[in-house]
Amino acid sequence: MKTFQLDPIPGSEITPESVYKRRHLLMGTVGGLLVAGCARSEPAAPTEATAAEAPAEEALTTFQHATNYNNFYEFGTGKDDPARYAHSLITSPWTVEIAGLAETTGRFDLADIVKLAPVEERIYRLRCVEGWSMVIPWMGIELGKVLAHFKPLADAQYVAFTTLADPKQMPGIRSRVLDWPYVEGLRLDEAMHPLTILATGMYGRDTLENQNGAPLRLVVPWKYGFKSIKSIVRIEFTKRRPPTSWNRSQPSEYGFYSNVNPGVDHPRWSQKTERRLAGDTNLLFAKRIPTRLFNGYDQVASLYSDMNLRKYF
Ligand SMILES: Nc1nc2c(c(=O)[nH]1)N[C@H]1C(S)=C(S)[C@@H](COP(=O)(O)O)O[C@H]1N2
Ligand SMILES: [Mo]
Repeated sequence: MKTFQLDPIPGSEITPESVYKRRHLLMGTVGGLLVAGCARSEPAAPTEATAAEAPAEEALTTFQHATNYNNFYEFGTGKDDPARYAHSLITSPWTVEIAGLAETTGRFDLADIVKLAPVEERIYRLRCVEGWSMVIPWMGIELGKVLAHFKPLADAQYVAFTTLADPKQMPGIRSRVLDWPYVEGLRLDEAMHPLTILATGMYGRDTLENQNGAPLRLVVPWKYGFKSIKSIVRIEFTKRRPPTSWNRSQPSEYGFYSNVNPGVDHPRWSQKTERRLAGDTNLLFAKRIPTRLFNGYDQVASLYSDMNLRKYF
C-alpha cells in the first residue's frame, strides 16, 4: 500500500521549546525519586501538576521497574519476557494505516503522525487488572487531535486499534494464549478525550523501550492497562463496536469498557486495592492502596453518566 505524505502543520503550532523546558522541570527529583536516566544539576523545581496528571507527591515508578515488569504477550507471558525478547522488534521505519470511516485514510509514516499533536509530558497512573499499578511519565501525542486530522465521518462511533503481529519478530505469537493480532477499541468520545494519548516516549526520552510498546502505544489512564495497546500498526474508525482481545478471550472477565472500578470485581481478582510499584520497592513489599473509580481521573465521569457501570464493565 502507498505511503502518503501528511500536510505539514505550521511551526507555530508545535512548541518544542516549551515541551523541552517543561521536561527540564520534571527531570530533577519527582516525589523524592531521581528520574532514571535524567539526572540534572538544576535544583528540583516544583511540578505544577494539572488535573490531567498524577499529583506530584505520587512517587514515580522507577524506569527499571517500568521497563522490566511488563505485559506484552507477543513476547511471552512472563513479566520479564518482554524485556528479554522485545529487542527483536523492528520499530523503524514504522507506518500506521488509518482506515475506515474518515475523509483521509491511507498508510502514513509514524514521523508525520507524531508531528500532528505533541503534548507535554504526562505523568499517569497505570492500573493493571492483575492488581499492580505504576506511575509513569509519558511523552507523546494527543490521540483526539491526531484523529481529528483525518476527519472522521458522522457515522464513525468507535476507534479500533491493531498491534503488529509478525511471528518473525514476536516469539510469543507462536503460542495461542490470545488470538493475534492483539486488538483494542474505544468509543469515539473516549478516544477524543484530551487525557487519551498515544505514547512515543517515556521518562524524558523521545522513544519507548520496545517492551513498553514502541514505537507507538495507546495510553488511556482511567482504564485497565490492557486497553493500552502496544506497537500499533492500524487505526480504524468504525460504526460498530470493534472486538477487543481480552473481551474475545474471556467475555465474562473483561468487558469492552474496562474502566478502573473498585466496585466491580474481576471474577478472580478483587479490584478494591492495588499494589503500587513506586520508588525502589519491589512488588513483594509494594504498598497496598485503595483503587479509585476511573483510576482517580474523575474528569471522565461525564462520559458514563447515563450508564450502569456494573452492566457495562
Ligand atoms: N499488544 C499488546 N498490548 C498490550 C498488552 C499485550 O499483551 N499486547 N498487554 C496489556 C496489559 S495487560 C498491560 S497491564 C499493559 C502493560 O504496559 P507496560 O508493560 O508498559 O506497563 O500493556 C497492555 N498492552
Ligand atoms: Mo494488565
